[in-house]
Amino acid sequence: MKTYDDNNIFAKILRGEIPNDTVYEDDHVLAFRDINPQAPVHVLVIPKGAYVDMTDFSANASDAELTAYFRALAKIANLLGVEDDGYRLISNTGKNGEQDVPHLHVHIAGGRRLRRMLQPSED
Ligand code: DGP
Repeated sequence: MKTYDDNNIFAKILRGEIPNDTVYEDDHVLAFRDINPQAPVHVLVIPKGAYVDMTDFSANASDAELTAYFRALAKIANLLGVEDDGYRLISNTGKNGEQDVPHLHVHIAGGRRLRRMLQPSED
């Protein structure tokens, strides 16, 4: 099992040590705009609990955390106004998934037609 790093950037955001542009918050979930948006709408949705990635979260989160998280994803897409035209949810996991920040996050990307996924690796 991967060890959670308390010093990752999203842990610092959750502790209020780094500012963020919050779009949604409840007891279990925080959603904020990505600092480097790849689409007109690009929001990161994170659980408040300390989970490295989706593997960790799905195995170890409580039922309340799991329910809150997945309900929030759809609610936030609706709040962002991307529900009708569609959007993409992405959760990069681990090295091959190109996960940069080791705190579970799902990207909500939309607001334009997105390219097809999974370009070949450059290396
Ligand atoms: P990933 O590669 O899936 O781990 O995505 C990490 C995302 O986090 C990336 O799209 C950029 C975003 N990001 C990194 N640091 C910050 C930050 O300090 N604030 C915000 N809002 N987003 C950040």
